[in-house]
Amino acid sequence: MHAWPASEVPALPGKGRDLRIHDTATGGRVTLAPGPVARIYVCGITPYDATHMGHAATYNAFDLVQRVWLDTKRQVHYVQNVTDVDDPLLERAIRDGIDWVGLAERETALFREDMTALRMLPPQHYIGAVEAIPGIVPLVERLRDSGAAYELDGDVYFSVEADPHFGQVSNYGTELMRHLSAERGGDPDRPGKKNPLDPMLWMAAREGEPSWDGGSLGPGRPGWHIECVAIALDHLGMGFDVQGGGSDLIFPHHEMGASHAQALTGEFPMARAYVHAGMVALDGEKMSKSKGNLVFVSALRRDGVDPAAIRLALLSHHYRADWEWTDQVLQDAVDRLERWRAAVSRPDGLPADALVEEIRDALADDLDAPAALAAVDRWVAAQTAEGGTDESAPGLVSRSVDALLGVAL
Ligand code: 5CA
Ligand code: ZN
Repeated sequence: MHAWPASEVPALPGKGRDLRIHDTATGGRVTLAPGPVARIYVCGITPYDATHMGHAATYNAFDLVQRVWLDTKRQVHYVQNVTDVDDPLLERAIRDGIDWVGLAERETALFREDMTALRMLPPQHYIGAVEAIPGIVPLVERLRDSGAAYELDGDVYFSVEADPHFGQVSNYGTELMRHLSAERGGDPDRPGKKNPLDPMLWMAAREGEPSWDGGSLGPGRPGWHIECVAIALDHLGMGFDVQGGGSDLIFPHHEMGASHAQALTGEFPMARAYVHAGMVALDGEKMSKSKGNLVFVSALRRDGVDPAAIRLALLSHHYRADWEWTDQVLQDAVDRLERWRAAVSRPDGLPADALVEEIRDALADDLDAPAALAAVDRWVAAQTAEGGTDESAPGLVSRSVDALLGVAL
């Protein structure tokens, strides 16, 4: 699949810091000091509805990871999927009486537009689940042949016992795992499973549902976790730097994915850091397609909201926090954007070299975007009140805010 066009990332003087980031698996911060090429996999959308602020906030977090790495003069190898066949997508298509392929294509196209407008850097590999199926089948066969997977009435399940490190991404207890598994696409109560938590790797073809050739597995479609793992291993290999997504993916998705990969390769860990963004809520509840309490990026754009203001609204919250989208959050961002633009539109200003370092320090410190915004606010306030004579300062601030925060002034 094609991704979306990259906005230019201005090169800044000097060099950024290595990123220290919170790792869900260890519960502490890890310093990521990859080689010349940093590797990141971020879970993509299930395209049955438009991009909402929750999605945008999560992708914003991982866009910052990329920007910090680029500022350390590394290349970034970024892979993202599109879950373009899955239960919720098929259910929505049936509900609305439309073709599921058309629905996925339409919503993926809109997502690309939203990402472009928000200046999110695109992945080098943007891969749909459907196009990944030929690579998924042999992995499931291998898991089955090695005893890490078993068949149940034609479906194939992964045995969580096959990975000695199972449980070490979420560190959740069995009861919570069971509860979340039922809530998030699993089937812990299905009779005949070896362990209630075992997730499906391959679902045998169902009447009225799309299916693909599964070789010795028979016709069917892949499970959700193996889809992401197949794509990640194919394009990044084991031991990549960051596995990313929202905190609702910690379990079962990232737990199971890591176990699939570890059982397949015998290597540990799949990723050096498991990084999770907090949940954005609306009216007191997590914004979600299933609940329908959504604010869409595309709707705000249609209403004439500057995407840079949307981006500033996202950046004003720490990526790990759960937070509430309100009109005030957006209004504050619109006002801030106006102040910043006025400050950099002057022909000269207060020296900004120290500001660049402050933004770098803030982002390297577990992506502390609110601290970075506060640093820019201080420079803007002083610049507005006093001004200065440094002719390069306004340009340097514009370029830094663009390169490190993805905000075009
Ligand atoms: N296709 C799968 C991942 S393989 C999926 O979870 N798709 S999604 O469309 O439901 O979500 C896409 C990304 O947005 C995920 O990382 C998810 O954790 C994140 N996300 C969903 N809702 C919210 C929310 N309310 N706040 C923050 N992030 C969210
Ligand atoms: Zn995923």
